Amino acid sequence: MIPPTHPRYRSLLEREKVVEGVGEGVVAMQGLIAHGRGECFDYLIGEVTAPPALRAIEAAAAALLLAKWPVISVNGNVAALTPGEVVQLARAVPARIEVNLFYRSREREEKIAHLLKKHGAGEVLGVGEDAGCTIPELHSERRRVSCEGIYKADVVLVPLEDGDRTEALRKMGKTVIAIDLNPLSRTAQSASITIVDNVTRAMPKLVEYVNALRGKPQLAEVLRTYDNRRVLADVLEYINARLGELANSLRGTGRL
Ligand code: PTJ
Repeated sequence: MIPPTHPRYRSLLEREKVVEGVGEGVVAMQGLIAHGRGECFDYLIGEVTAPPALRAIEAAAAALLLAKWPVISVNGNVAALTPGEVVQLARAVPARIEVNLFYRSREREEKIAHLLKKHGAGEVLGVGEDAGCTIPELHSERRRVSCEGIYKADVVLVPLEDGDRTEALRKMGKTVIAIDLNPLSRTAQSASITIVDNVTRAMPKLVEYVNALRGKPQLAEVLRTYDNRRVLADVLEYINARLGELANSLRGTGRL
């Protein structure tokens, strides 16, 4: 039991959720390593949603709202960390939900779908035979997708991803929205819109933005003026400036 007064309460709670997810057969063992890498980048960012990430969230909300066939892809870590927000977002857009795993097993697919349904999801695509279509030029298990889901989608949200699929989906002409704490990852670099933030902060904000922007005339303009390379550069500068301030404060020449 982690005391709520612990200075790292939120982070430790999230870690517990991922560990429990492994125990329940929802999260892959490798998901623990991925989570640890994420924690490290979150430390550098300062565990907040940085201003460039908010710009990406706004653009992501606009892309989802303007999409003809939006799909939210869910893996083990996302199911363990933000199952409720996945369902809320799917309802708010509205978008389809699809389970898509790197370390695919029928058992994990079913467990993740079950967990999402427990949180109120209706249909969950990508389980078993439903993943009958193939993403070209992709060799991992992620290539198997639902013909009515990711395969057909024009906009795909891939919270917490590994690189290859984002590139393959882009080659298929899709708009890919990634949520990844590592601004240098291949996913972050190749997505159409990269939200460099923790999924646990980004997902509720995305729901908020979708609800606030729905039907607004500026949606197309938000997307048209969005520049992902610039946003990624701004994230790196944000981290750089923060580290500079921390270094200065250690030298006693600045303030934290
Ligand atoms: O459930 P599966 O079988 O689909 O497997 C999922 C994992 C995450 C194990 C798989 O996709 C994988 O190996 O991913 P990678 O290549 O380790 O990439 C994960 C990325 O997510 C890394 O860049 C991490 O920094 C980032 N990340 C980890 N935790 C979070 C995160 N980004 C946002 N929020 C997090 N909480």
